[in-house]
Amino acid sequence: MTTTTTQTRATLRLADADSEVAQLIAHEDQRQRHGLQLIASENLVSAAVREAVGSVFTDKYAEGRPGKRYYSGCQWADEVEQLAERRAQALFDTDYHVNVQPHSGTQANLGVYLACIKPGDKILSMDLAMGGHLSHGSPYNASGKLYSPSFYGVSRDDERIDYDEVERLAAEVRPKIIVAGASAYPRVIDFERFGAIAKGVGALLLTDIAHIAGLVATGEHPSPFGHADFVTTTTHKTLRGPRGGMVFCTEEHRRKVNSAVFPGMQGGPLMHQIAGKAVAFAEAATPEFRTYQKTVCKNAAVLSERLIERGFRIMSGGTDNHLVLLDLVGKMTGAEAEETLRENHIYVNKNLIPFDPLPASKTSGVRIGTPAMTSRGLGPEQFLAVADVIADVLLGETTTGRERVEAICAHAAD
Ligand code: DSN
Repeated sequence: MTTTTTQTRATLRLADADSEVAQLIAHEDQRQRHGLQLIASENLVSAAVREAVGSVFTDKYAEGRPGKRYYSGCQWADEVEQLAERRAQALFDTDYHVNVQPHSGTQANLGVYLACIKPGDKILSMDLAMGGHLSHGSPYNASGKLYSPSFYGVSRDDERIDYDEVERLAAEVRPKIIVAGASAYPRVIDFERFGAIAKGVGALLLTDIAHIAGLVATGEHPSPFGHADFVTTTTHKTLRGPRGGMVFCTEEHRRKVNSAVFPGMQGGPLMHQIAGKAVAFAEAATPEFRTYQKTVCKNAAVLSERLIERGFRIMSGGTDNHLVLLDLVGKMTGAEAEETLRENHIYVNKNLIPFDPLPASKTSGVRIGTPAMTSRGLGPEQFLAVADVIADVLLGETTTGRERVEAICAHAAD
């Protein structure tokens, strides 16, 4: 006689069904609670977002757009996706069209390229080694394999984007699309100037605000809307939603962007992630979230100032946003610093600094971000302690790094 397994919601308890995975999740939960999560692209979602992401929407196929699906039974999927779209537009105070289906920021960017340029066409974007992103034309990414990228960087003098140089390059390269946005750039990006540069050479402008979306939503960073043809973002960094991406575009690009995302780039949307995005967008529209973003920036400024006082060089001399880039030249490699800090339960990532003599596997710097620990309630005073423990660990001036981290975590929210 054959036996069949009946799946009922009532019996699906992870600890009983799969103790191995349950235990790994418990370990990760402990690692997060008892360490300083300072990876600039990470954050901690609310229980409400997690509940939505763990909901029955994970079971639903909904290929297509709301109201035009290739599957039946999508009425609630349609509503939740439209709700996410409306909330996203309200959050960024824009009437740009939005598609919330991209599974990630990279998918959102690739969707834009697929929608508006052809293989071999020219892209002008920020060099990955200067703070850009893989999906902005890196030879290791489809964007660099399919298209023809040229790069701008930061100036040697002040390590900020040199807009005159971008303008000169744009006139020389004549790209089809200019990409403005970064994953390791601590300064304000002048989207208005980028818009003018793009217009001047007849290029489209894609602004990738993945890192700073929460800051843009709350007015802590100038908005690209009104200057860009496309705005892409992830939803899980400063925006503090579930992992994923989304793409905004002006009305003329709506049809092409939608069909580039599906079926061009992806199959079925992850409806549980979209439900989580809807929850996060509502959270991000609250006054509490505005205060949170201010604190994120204040904490990064305090961290930066203290590390400078402790003798470290910070890229561009400080920060305007949620991250700092620590220059470790003459002290150790970024890889060594990442490992030394990890041993003390402090989590950062090794990162190239501008004009880095070392490869990406080693690097001369580390990137440190404040969004996750600010979500746990740490303020400027605690970030002074965070800066000091980082400095002491890296300078070899403490043997009690873990205890000091534990003490900081003990004062943080769960
Ligand atoms: N991996 C992200 C970051 O850390 O910035 C970008 O995709």
